[in-house]
Amino acid sequence: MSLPDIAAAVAKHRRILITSHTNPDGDNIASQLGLASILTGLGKRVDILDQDPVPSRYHYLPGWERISNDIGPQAATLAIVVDCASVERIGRVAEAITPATMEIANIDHHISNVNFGQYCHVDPQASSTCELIVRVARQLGVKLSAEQATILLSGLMTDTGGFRYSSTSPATLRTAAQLVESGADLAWVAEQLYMQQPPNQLRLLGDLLIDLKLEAGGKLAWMAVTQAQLKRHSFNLAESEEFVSYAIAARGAEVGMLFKEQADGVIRISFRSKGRVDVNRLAAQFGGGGHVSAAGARIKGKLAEVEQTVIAAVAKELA
Ligand SMILES: [Mn+2]
Repeated sequence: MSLPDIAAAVAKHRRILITSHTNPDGDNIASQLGLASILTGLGKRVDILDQDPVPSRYHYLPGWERISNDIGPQAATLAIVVDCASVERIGRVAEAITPATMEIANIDHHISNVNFGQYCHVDPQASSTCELIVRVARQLGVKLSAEQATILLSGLMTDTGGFRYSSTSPATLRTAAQLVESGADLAWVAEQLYMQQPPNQLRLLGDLLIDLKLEAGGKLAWMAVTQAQLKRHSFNLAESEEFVSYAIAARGAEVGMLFKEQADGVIRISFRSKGRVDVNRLAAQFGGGGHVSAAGARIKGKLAEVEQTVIAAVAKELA
């Protein structure tokens, strides 16, 4: 919890690189864009570099084109890593981080954060990294513009599932209220996130829902998306982040899971909980992690075999 340290790091450096985890989500994209905009306003030269491109569902965020995927040497002397439990999570961007010439700052809300970097502001109580960026702005004496507030509100909303998860604290709601007071357009953000889905995505979801499965007396609801289904619906897996919310929507389910068959032979697994089961702990059994209510893991293997192993282990935990 060291906000003054983050402010000191920003004061010390003029060329700053911002980065975050692979397979970007709403919070990491919004926290990078919000922070970049704030620091640019303070006269800093800021670049954003991520391994993976911004999914099109987040192209409504002003400035998303600022995020480069061109991994090469960087002139920055400070790298700010946001929304990452460890440096490993930034993937190939690590090649561009040179500890000899760069300091590292770490702003994150993952309970599994290993407190890397010279400067840390890690708060697992925070709903989202965007909630922390609002604190950083306050610490820096920055008054947020309407556009910055809209960007940051997006991260609060995506990481709390629209203020539904147990991670939504009074502080989260106060922060959201402040962002709306600063000019953030909540209804517009909600429309972009939840009411602008491509029809092929909705049809693919239909395929997944037909095969929804229940285990452990209904406490576990799960679905899988295969490469064949993705091809049939011309759908990019990077866009699929929220399908898992339909598994946890099942009555009686305490854990919802989605298995995603990637083209590279890795199965990505998303976990969601209604808050009574710690899915961070479940995901950790498979080398993953995240939060109490939302977590992920990745396992190399065949879909049917990974499903069998993981479902058996989770069902046993829930029994
Ligand atoms: Mn986050």
